[in-house]
Amino acid sequence: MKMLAPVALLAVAAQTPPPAIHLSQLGFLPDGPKRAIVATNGDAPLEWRVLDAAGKVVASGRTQPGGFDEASGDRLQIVDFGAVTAPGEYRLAIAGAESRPFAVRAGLFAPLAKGALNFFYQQRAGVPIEARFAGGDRWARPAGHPREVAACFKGKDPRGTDWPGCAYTIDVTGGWYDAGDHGKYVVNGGIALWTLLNLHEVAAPFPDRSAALPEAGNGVPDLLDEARYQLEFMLKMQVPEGTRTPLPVGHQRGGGAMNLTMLDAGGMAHHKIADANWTRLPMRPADDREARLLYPPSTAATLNLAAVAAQGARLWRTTDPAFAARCLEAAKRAFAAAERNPNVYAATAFTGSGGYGDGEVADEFFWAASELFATTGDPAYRAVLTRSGRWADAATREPSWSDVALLGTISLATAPGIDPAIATHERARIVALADRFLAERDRAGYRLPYGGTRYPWGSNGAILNRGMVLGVAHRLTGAAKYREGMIDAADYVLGRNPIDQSYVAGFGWKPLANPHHRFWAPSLDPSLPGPPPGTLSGGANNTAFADPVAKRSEGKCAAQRCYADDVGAFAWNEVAINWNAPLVWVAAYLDRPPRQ
Ligand code: 9MR
Repeated sequence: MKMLAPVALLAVAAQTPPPAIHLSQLGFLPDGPKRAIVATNGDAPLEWRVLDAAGKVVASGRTQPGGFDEASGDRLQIVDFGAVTAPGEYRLAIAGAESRPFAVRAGLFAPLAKGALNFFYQQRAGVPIEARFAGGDRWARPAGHPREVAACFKGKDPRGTDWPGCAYTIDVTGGWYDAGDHGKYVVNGGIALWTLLNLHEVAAPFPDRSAALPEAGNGVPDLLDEARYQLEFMLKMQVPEGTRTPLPVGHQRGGGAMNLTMLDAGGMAHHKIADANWTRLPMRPADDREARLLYPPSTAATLNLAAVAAQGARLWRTTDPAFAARCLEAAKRAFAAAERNPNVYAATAFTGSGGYGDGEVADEFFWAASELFATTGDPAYRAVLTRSGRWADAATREPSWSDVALLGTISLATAPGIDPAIATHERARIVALADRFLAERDRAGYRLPYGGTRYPWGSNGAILNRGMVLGVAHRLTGAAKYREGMIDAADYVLGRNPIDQSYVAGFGWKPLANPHHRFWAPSLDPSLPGPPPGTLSGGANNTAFADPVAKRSEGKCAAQRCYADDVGAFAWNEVAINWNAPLVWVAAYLDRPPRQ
């Protein structure tokens, strides 16, 4: 008998472990929603209490049962402690479990927004990264690719297509590295840059001297300074006038060599400048010895350039009219080149860099025409955008690098001086989409505005892009529910998820530590730094188990658990400019929503 009692006790304990409490590791705004999600074994409501630093109960209640949630594999209870509004440090106690201490405090999002923006400085190619701007010696590094004068890929790609190269080289020094690799891609560079520029247009949250940047103090808002670093690079990627070169026209399926057609490619944009072969990890950018090549122009890259250059022309119009004029000229030329060559899809058979291949460019046309119309008011662009299928469709998805129509919609809804007939139409589409995201939030177990069980590569970017759409809806309507939805998106990324992961370095008790990055790779070389505060991981992904770490879990993880904070997990734990950009947007907006 004596032997049996402890075994029986253990068995009972194993059946009912204390519930796991999941909440944002950043903390909570005094006037914001406050939710925790608790994973339990049962469906009966549980008593909860919020304790202050002295152990005094300041709020209590009963959980709302959430049932079984397929996205996490958890049976859930929801705690709403929004009644706690006094600043302070608290813990949540529930059925024998206690959360870590968390703060209720104004201003929580300011350091997050600043860190998330600083990520872009640290991803700069072509200049040394200085300790005084990067947050300390450990992140300082010599310039990577300081003089990047590149020639075009020449010879046979792995598919057998024979590329002739080009008669010119271009100085494409500068811009941001895309991610953990050293590629600079016009397609993904476009949405990342647009997001920062749109944040400036909507909320202007970073005046001069508000960020740590070499340009701080130059009289220009710091967000525009960081954005310009990338925009100048994108402008350089434009193909010289009069260039005739053979390119693939239309969809060319099958594995063999593509047919190339001689085209006037002047004004198009090269798809990317990148390494000829994948480089090993770890690696400081300055140690990259691979050949750097320009890859063939694509219609999608050309329209990315047209869109962001048109957006830039609008935003620098008063600050730097000469630069604005240069942007507008490049944008118009790019748009004309895309109309001339409307179906040159990116060739993706090359090794050494990501593909960003996009076989559908109707959304890019809509986006670029929208930006050009917003900047110029020219009826020719208006005709293109209102004739597009993307104008008539219901907007159904958050923006992504391959689906950029909503970027045009947001600009038409938020830029100044847009014809009310256009702006009203686009505002209604955004609000309807935001309502749809809120409805998904209400059904999602962890109450994030992302339903279903399919988590794509870079799901945190998708979730935060939904946060941005909710923020635009908040800007347009002033309705608090949209801001709450944004906070739900942020809370998930900051730890309210089944694996208690703060996907952001430097924030929370379990922050991102080992991203797939060539320089921030301390697990491969202890002399290298970890990710700087504000760096976001791509996050859970159950749609492409593309790396060796992910492969081990294929078929075995619930969507939100398909993740590891491991440098080798490039499909789960890379960082990227298009994912960090909506983190800047959401954090900066939550820190200081613009006056209505
Ligand atoms: O974000 C991209 C994702 O949508 C794609 O499914 C994936 C595979 O093609 O590539 C991702 O982008 C990567 C790019 O190709 C190269 N730099 C790192 C990017 C993030 O992983």
